[in-house]
Amino acid sequence: MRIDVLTLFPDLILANAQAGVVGRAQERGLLQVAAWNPRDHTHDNYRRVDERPFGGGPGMLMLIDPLRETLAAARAATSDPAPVIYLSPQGERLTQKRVRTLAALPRLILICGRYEGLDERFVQAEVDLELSIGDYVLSGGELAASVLIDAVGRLQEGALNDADSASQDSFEQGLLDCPLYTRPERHELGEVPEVLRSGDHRAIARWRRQQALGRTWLRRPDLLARMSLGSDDRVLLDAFIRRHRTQGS
Ligand code: 9WO
Repeated sequence: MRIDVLTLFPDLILANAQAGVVGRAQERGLLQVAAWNPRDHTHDNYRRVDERPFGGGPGMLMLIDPLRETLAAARAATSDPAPVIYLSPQGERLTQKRVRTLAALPRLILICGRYEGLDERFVQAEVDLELSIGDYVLSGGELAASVLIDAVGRLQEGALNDADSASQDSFEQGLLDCPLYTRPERHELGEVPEVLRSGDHRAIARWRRQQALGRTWLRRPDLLARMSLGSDDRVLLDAFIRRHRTQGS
């Protein structure tokens, strides 16, 4: 997959995409991230990319023409079609389901706003999808774009080693992750739950499933409400809830 990013801060995008699993995906040729700077597509002496909003008020907006020319240059880099995605607080919320859909495409074009945002005419004419990573305001779209690149990049076939296979991720099952433990077995801060040391793989799988269900029930009831639990899950969760109500743990 190829991801082209329009940004006034190319270094931010490229640095994030070089680390960890996503960096390795690029080294393996599974992912190409390229950044395009609208400042390189200006024609005035000041290389101006922003202007004051009509109607007044604080802040500046990004000019239409540098963005359009940058988008045309990015588009022309390959013949693959690509949706144009604008990262903004006004967008539809990004979910793991949407990440999976986007990860299957050959190419994406991401637009990072700065200042107060983009001229709405550019959004109307050129943007296919507006996405938000959460209900908070950043100083620009770059961190949000980096989040999307990371989530999509690690799903490229061959990016994850067996050890960090995506099928185990929280949300791939619609649930939060279970609690995790490593050495030492006994620590000043507590002991590793007995079942995880039992070697009984069925009991371990059952405990993990129950913890995932229980935690989702406690912390994200909204996620659970949108699932339909099978009878085994129902039994596990009911036992978790009963224990929670009697001993509060
Ligand atoms: C800046 C500003 C300045 C003065 C008065 C009002 C203002 N609003 C903004 C503003 O919201 N700027 C945004 C910065 C414009 C679009 C790019 N920026 C951005 C993207 N901030 N937060 C995001 C974002 C993207 C995706 N998911 C969550 C947040």
